[in-house]
Amino acid sequence: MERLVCVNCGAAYKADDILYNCTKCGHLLEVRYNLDEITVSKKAWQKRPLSVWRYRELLPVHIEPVTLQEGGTPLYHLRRLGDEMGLKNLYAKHEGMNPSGSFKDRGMTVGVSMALQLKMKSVACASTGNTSASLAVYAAKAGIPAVVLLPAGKVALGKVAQALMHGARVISIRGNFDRALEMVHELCLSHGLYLLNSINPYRLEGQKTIGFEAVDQLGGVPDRFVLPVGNAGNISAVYKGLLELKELGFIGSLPMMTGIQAVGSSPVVRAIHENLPEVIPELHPETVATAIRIGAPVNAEKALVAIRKTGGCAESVTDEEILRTQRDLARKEGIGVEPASAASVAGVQKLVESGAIDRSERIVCVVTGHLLKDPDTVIRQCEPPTEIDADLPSLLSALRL
Ligand code: AN7
Repeated sequence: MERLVCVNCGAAYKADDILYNCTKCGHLLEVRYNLDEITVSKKAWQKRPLSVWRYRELLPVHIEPVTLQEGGTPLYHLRRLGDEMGLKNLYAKHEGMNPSGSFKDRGMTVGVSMALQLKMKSVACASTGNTSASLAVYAAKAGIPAVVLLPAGKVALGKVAQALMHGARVISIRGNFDRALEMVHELCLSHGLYLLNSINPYRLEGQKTIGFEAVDQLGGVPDRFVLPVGNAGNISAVYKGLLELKELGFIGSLPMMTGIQAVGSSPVVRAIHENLPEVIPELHPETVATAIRIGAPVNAEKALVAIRKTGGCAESVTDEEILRTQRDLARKEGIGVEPASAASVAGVQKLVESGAIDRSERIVCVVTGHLLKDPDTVIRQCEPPTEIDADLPSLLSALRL
């Protein structure tokens, strides 16, 4: 049976305690399994479909899960972009191919299942967009109400559309994501809603399966795993999962965990570069990649360990670099992602150029959300369609033929 354990003081709690922080020291919790008791072989896993639930022995859900067939996302070999950077082994795991169009679905299939397992009656989150879309989807599937808090005017159109259409109660606050998270956290503690931000240790359990799948798809451990970082939950989750695989003896090494942030919103990068013991929150984070417009990442404590323990690194990229890479992925690889997702690949390019990444490395970039999430930012970068009269000469003239 698993337990919740504080990552700072080691205090342990029962798996069915509704807790988001250690009650002794206030630090983050994580789920710990008795790995000795886990009786599953790599072979048994490989017989099952590639999905979050392939790995159910390493997940905390013991009821029939709330699932929409999340995970099993493609791992693409980036031949053209890789060639341009001098990398033969550059891959992108396209998490935009999940049911709601982002990696959050891996967390929510587990998180909303846990809400039912723990007999919670309603769920809530704050979000820069994707978490709210995913929560709305899985709450709909589970048949329970969801409340989502968004920073007003700073959430991409597709994500708001999803949260509304799937029936969440959507509240926009006149404040940023960090404030929305504080507010929803207080609401959940005072009114008994189940909080499904990444401070919830169970949600991150679902997200660790990105790493499991990538290892299965590659047939081995990549040298480096590169993720865009906002609240720093995903990079922490992937690290934790791979550490468990190593402890089980399923893999022999860990990838260098590498986090990429936007220049205007990069407290984790700063902490790594300046070797700080903890992040200094940014009060006014700003970037075109609104998904990662987060100044006070709640999982920073876990992420700094992940990066440091694996010899990884962190880098920031400008909005221009993010958008250029978004276009490159779309036009040279056929992979449509939202701006935050392009940050991982933009970061690789920067780290190759600076010499921090060796060109012989096998690298997996997680591209976290689909292009259609943020149509406004796409349209702004492109020439509008040419409108013509409905006759052939006009068509030929428009095509200059
Ligand atoms: C596309 O939806 O925080 O570092 O509230 O949507 O685990 O936070 C989204 C984050 C990367 C960063 N890429 O992941 C939210 C939210 C995309 C994202 C991240 C997010 P974390």
